[in-house]
Amino acid sequence: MTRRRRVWTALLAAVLMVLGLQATPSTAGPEQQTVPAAPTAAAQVLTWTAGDDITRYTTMPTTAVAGPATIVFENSTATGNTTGMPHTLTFVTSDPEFNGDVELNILANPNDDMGGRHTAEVTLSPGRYFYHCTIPGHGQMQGILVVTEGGGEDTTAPNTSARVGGVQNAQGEYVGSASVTVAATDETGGSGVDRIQYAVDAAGDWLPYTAPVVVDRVGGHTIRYRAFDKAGNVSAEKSVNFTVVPPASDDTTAPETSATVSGERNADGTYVDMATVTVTASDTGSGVDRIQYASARRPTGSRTPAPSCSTRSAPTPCATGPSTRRATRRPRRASPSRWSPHPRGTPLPP
Ligand SMILES: [Cu+2]
Repeated sequence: MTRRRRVWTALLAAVLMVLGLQATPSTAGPEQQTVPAAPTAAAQVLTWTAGDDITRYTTMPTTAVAGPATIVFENSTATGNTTGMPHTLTFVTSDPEFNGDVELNILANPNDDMGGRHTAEVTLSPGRYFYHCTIPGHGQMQGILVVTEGGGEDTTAPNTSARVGGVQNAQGEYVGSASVTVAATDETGGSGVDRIQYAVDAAGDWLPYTAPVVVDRVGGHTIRYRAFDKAGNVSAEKSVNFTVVPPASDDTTAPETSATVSGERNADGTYVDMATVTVTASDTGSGVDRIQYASARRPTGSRTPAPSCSTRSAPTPCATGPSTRRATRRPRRASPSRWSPHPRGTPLPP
């Protein structure tokens, strides 16, 4: 039944101390300070009491919430000790089955400087703490404190940050793709980060963030992000902006272009009423990115000049006349895009 009983020898009267990672000594010398019973930070007070019984603590907490806590151990006449029997409240730190991050070892007896009532400040982690009284023969005084994730106390949202990674050019643009890494941390003693979400650009839906977000679409982008803690607090939305540009290409050959004119012609070859010019381009390298055209009107006497054409993405009826055309490559585009002939053109207004 006795777990890890430590034999204390002849130190009982001499040693009056509180050990703890974040514990403050409750007894420091002849001039006693009084540790505030209700410190500002820790609203959680956990109290153990002991009396004459050497087989059990009189009262003890069974559960706590992760985070700061004030430990109170009282072994006094007020808690039923009529014999002056000392007890300890000792957290076991060497058992891998239990949390070992809080070192607590309080020795108390009704006749000590504190009247048997001692306090310590600790920070508890989720999990289980095994505690016992180390006085020889008191091995049955033991128990387990179960600490759950915080939730009730945490009203502070996590902190978030994002970092954009990738190969940048001299202008700070990301070449080929950018990778956005989002991080979130909850405050010390908080409930912990539950999840991170991100959204792409202004209209994107919130998505669960599980790995860096890679964006390879050319253009300017915004990644928005936020994080929730386990208590449900959500951080204010933040965002990062960046620009992705196409990767360098080894294609140094311009696309091939051609144009055909169709329409009804009269005897001398002049198109009647309208003509349709279809421009095509092909590129066996990176592929055709876009096609442009420009037109100039030439007096034809009998024809009313048609309005000039502007850039269009489909075959466009144009006035007859000399035209220039050009096509530019689309980097990293395997298949050339083509214009398909329109079955029938739409006449331009006179
Ligand atoms: Cu004891």
